[in-house]
Amino acid sequence: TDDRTGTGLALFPPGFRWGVATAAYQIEGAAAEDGRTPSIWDTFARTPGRVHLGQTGDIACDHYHRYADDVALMRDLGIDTYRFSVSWPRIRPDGTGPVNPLGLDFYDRLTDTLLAAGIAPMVTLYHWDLPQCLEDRGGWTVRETAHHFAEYAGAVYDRLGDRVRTWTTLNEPWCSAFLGYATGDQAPGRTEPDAAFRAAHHLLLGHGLAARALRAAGAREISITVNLTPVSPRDPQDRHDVAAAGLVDGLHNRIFLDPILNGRYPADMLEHMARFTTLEHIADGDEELIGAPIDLLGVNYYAPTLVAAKVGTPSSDRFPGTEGVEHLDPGLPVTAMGWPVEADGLRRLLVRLARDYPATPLMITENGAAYHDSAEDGRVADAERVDYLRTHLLAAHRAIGEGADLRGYLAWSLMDNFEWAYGYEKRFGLVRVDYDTQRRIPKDSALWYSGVIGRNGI
Ligand code: PNW
Repeated sequence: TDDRTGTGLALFPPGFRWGVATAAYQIEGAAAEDGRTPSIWDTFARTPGRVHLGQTGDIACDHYHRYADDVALMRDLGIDTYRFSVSWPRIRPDGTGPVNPLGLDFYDRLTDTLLAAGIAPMVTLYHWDLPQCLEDRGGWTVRETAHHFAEYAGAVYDRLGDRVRTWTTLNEPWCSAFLGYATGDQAPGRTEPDAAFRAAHHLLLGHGLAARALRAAGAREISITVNLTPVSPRDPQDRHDVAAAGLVDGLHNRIFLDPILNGRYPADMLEHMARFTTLEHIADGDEELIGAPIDLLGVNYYAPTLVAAKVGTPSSDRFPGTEGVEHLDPGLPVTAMGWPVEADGLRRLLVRLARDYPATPLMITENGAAYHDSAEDGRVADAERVDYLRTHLLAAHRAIGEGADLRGYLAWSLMDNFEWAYGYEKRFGLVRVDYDTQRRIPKDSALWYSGVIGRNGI
């Protein structure tokens, strides 16, 4: 599997899973239908100045009503795995109380439609849409939220567990904790370092409690998705730069990976967190619970990170305690997000995971790029996205050859959608969405990806 065949094809292992991913608030719309209540993203989007042009997910891609067509489109592209998220406020409109059967009905219909199309559903239970009523009670900064999450997870499993094999607890707890509670770039938009570390822990605890509930209920494949970035020092010979890279690696990657996969926070991160919080929120037994074995680690990769120690006066920090760190422009081509493109970063990341957390099956649960595409005569010639996907898939293929136990690849995203604080301006889709007509147009990248899936290789 690890090298090119005589036909010039980089073949992936037999059974490699190929798919696409989305998230509820980014595509569904129908924000007030069938008993759904507001999530923190509805509130955030309605707060002036938070989201580009004040856009919201009220309608988005109208997937709530068009899911059958969207599934048919995936089937036509040959997609075999579809990762979607379930909206907590649809399932438990008051966060904790009675289950709303109409909310579950939607995911039930979606699941059956996927299975009928030969597509394996992969459920993410939390992709950032916390019920607003729970944020009003402290959100992820309080321990109760983790317990409410596990109860909600159990309710979804009760309805879909007989048909859905793969269960992902959280999507990108780093974003929820640090962008949500430290930088304020994402909902709920708070900027309190102490809250961010408590949120990170309660998210991890929510993962542990939900995983335990899912396991007890019979779930066979339990996972969590983290967004990771390989962090490099500007000068690998300079111990200050190396220390800066170690800190950022800790805050971005190890603070989640170590508790989940080793059952304990890294010592340097405990020390770092103690600068901002008492650590009293970390109860005896929490780390053990968080570290219970999982079956698959979901990895979202977009871009590498380059840092140096800041020379001169330390200045303000976006991430708690990084006032001594300078984030550098690596001088690589960038996407429409301004994110640097380096496919080899994905290879390094996967190989590092295989080395530091051995025996962990991996799946790329998001990878992709926003570009300024345009539609002409019903065609979107997104050559840059094809290039992004091709180079990253080849990097993943190389990582497999170097020992990474990679089981599948999911492109972000099936279609253009509500790109959080950037609204509809940034387009990550393999399929273009015309937001005036809701027409879908598969971009060149979708057709190219379909060919890759058909050949199981590049
Ligand atoms: C991920 N960062 O978000 C999310 O899982 C998706 O919902 C989102 O649409 C996609 O990536 C593209 O943004 C991220 O600042 C947001 O490092 C921000 C970062 C990483 C991932």
